[in-house]
Amino acid sequence: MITLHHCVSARSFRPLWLLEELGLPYELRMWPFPPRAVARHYLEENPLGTVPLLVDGHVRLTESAAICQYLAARHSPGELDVTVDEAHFGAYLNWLHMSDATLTFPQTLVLRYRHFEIGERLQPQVAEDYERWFLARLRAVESTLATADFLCAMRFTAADVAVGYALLLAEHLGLAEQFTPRIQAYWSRLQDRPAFQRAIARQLQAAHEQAVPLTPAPDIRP
Ligand SMILES: N[C@@H](CCC(=O)N[C@@H](CS)C(=O)NCC(=O)O)C(=O)O
Repeated sequence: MITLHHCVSARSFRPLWLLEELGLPYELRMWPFPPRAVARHYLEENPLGTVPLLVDGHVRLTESAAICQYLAARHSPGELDVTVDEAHFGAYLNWLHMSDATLTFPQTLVLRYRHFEIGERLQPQVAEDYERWFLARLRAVESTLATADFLCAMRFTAADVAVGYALLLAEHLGLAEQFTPRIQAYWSRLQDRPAFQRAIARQLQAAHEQAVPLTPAPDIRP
């Protein structure tokens, strides 16, 4: 049985959504956010203190995009995965890596320096700069969607899940109002997916059952 360690609407939402797309059985272990500070025994599970942590037998993964690649390759080759012999394999890997390194990373600076820090440690200029950085990097998504409904391989793949989380985070940060109509339409298509909606419902139900606060991690304020 796969176990996914998760905080509501944190990056661990990527593997949660993909598990729902795949229809695999899994255990969802919820943690209050940030576990490093408010549930220190989580460090025994993952010394980094971050979510996600996916445990699959002896395999332990802590990078959300890598988990998407791992699950899709193992459980959905040629469907949610793009295989090495497909023309879009390179594009697929590029989107997976871009999803966190280029699209989520600048938003975490916005989150931290606009919302999480206190008093003098708030850095409005940093937040503004990285908001602009994020919106500029979305141009890659914009130009790809000019000729396709999804990012690569002419179908919905794990890359859409990984990039879709960056759009979810933008929604929480109030940046979605600046999406272009094309990105907004793509984001609506992703949210309409039954697996996306099941993932949202499942995390709230699991948080409720495990007595973990339901507030999404990006909405928590000190
Ligand atoms: N690159 C990693 C980042 C993991 C990460 O930083 N997760 C955040 C939640 S979105 C976290 O656990 N933060 C808590 C902390 O840093 O203590 C990934 O994509 O999974």
